Amino acid sequence: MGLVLSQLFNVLQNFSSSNPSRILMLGLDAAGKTTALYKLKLNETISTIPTIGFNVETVTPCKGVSFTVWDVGGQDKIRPLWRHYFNGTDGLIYVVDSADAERMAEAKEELQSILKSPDMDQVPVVVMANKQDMPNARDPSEVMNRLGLRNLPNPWHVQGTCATNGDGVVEAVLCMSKMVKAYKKKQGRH
Ligand code: G3D
Ligand code: MG
Repeated sequence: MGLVLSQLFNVLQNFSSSNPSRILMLGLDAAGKTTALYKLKLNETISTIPTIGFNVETVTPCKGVSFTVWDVGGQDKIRPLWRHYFNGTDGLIYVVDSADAERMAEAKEELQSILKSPDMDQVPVVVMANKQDMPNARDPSEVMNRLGLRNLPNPWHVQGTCATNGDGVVEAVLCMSKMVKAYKKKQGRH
């Protein structure tokens, strides 16, 4: 954890404070999003907005980047509300429970549905293949296959993580920051 925090500062500096990045962190419930977020939040409070039909957690660990988080899956009625948050997204961190073989297909469907939004066109995706500590966890390359990442039109990367002890979380965010930089540069927004 000490290592995570000391590395994290450098990683967050990789996001530009003059041109802040909006990162969405999505995944099925219980994938490990909130746990991963706690590894990133430093001393900031996570704000939750339960009134609009789904819980949205937002954390801004420093000037250059914000993370906005909610659970996806099985909520078709509130799906139209997501659009509001998709707008202006610079990167998607998609968290998957690698040990939940039963819901891997649902995780795939949700990811594909999210990326169909015009707001997500070309937005870089980092998949956290989380819970790698679990004995039945699928390894990152199998998670990659199960989610059909090779068929995505977006740039993507898969990172094995253990959100409870922080393994891989900093690496995932570092990778995200690099991909966001490339994405913004391509758009002439750097
Ligand atoms: P969510 O925010 O995506 O819904 P949470 O998921 O962060 O709330 O995590 C759901 C449960 O999974 C939590 O357990 C949490 O501790 C556990 N978890 C998250 N990441 C990991 C991981 O990498 N490894 C293991 N073994 N467990 C993890 P509880 O028991 O609190 O519900
Ligand atoms: Mg949560």
